[in-house]
Amino acid sequence: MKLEAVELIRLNVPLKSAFRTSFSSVNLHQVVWAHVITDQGEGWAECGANERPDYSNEYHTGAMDVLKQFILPDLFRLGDDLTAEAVAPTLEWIKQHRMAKAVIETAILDAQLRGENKSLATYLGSTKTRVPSGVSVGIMDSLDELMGYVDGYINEGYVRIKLKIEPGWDYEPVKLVRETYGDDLLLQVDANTAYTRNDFDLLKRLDEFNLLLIEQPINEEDVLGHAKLADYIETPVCLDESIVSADIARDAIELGAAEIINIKPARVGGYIEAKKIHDVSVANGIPVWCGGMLETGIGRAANLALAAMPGFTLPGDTSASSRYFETDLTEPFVLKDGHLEVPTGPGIGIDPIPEIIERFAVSREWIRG
Ligand code: NPG
Repeated sequence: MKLEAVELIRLNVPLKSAFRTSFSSVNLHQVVWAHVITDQGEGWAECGANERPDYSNEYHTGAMDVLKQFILPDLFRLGDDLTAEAVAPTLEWIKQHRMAKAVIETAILDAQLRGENKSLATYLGSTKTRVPSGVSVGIMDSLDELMGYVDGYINEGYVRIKLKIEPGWDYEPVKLVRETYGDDLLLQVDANTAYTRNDFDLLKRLDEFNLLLIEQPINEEDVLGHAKLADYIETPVCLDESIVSADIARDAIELGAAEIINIKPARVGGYIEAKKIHDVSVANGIPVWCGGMLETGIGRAANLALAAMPGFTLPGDTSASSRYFETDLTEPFVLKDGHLEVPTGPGIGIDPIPEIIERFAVSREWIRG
């Protein structure tokens, strides 16, 4: 396969409601897509980088810059030797920049699989035809507002609720949701690194609510701190931001810091590395689930293929299109009986709708080899 041209598209997609985490509040899903043209056909992928370096060190302009200056020239230079599997080894010399690497590897993988008439789910060895959907509920201005959203999502059929927490918005909202819906509700929390090693007693108070897990409570670089916390509290500690590769996952598991892992392909450099994290987790008896970054249908389709792998035993942040957007950029993903169907078509199994790209695109730029 040969890479002929790449289109980088910046999109501003309105969210139905603001999404607030311990690191930001957004009304728009501002996102970069890669659209690749190869001699075997085209491919699409969504970049995980936020507009600002608030979730990870990557951000749009930076991701586009490293793509244009270093990543794409190297991939054009591969000529006919381009395969999705060759992308990571070719780019290994470039330190980090995993979200930028992931978007191009995924778009190339999409083109490759479309050419082979094979779905991403089949490529990954996925076994399920549908996956259970959880929903991530942002930090709200009041408990009433929170309960309005939680109630709505439960009525729609979401099988698991994740509450975003931060100091000052933790014990009370979790208590209220647990007491309102009882012990059968699958409930977990996500701190996005908002706590410190000094907060262990505060986090221990959450033990009384029988949570599925607490996600990334402290700094992503403090893996040892997570191991100490995992010893101290009953709630299983799940890592997100800390797990940027299969090697780090292996080490965090051995250290006792990762009792559960949230896998986001964008964060780890793509679906091939994500599969390795799945495999190392399964080999060690560690459950995994698929995270989300408010993806449009293009990113969601690929995540569903991953979430259908056998080790994904917990519901993911793979919600329906309607949880985020009035208008998605693909055919919308619809919740059926608390599940989303895994696409079966070639590649990621779904196409963007050109008129909707036009509506939300703020810039489109072609780079040719
Ligand atoms: O349903 O896609 C979703 C959102 C899930 O909470 C969610 N994502 O920290 O995991 C996270 C958070 C996030 C959103 C992270 C945007 C990065 C960007």
